[in-house]
Amino acid sequence: MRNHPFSSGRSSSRIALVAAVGLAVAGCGGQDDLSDLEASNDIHVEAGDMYFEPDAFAAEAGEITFTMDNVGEAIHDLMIAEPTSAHVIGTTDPGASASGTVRLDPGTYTVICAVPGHLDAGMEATLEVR
Ligand SMILES: [Cu+2]
Repeated sequence: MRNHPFSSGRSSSRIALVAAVGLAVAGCGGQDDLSDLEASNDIHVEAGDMYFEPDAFAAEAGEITFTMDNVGEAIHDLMIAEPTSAHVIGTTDPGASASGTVRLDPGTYTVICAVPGHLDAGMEATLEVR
């Protein structure tokens, strides 16, 4: 299934990124590993068999673009699973790269690979939107 409902925009805002750094310093209290992450709305992730690297990301609220390199030997995709559901990157062949954009409000989201069995095998990551 190749479905890209959220891949319309490719704009990113450097100005807003600077603002997000200030917000990150001001209001925290979550897990240390997440609050220490630098926010980026242009997230690059490696998908392997069966992992995401890195497995924790931070971004600011608004449009967030994921670019995924499939470095594994299986197909992979990228989906926001909780607390909202958004299929950001469709099924991507081994050796291929794909990107997709999603618009998110502040919160902590679970990112998964939705290929059957891959979540259970460990393809799960966390996205903190500030
Ligand atoms: Cu996968």
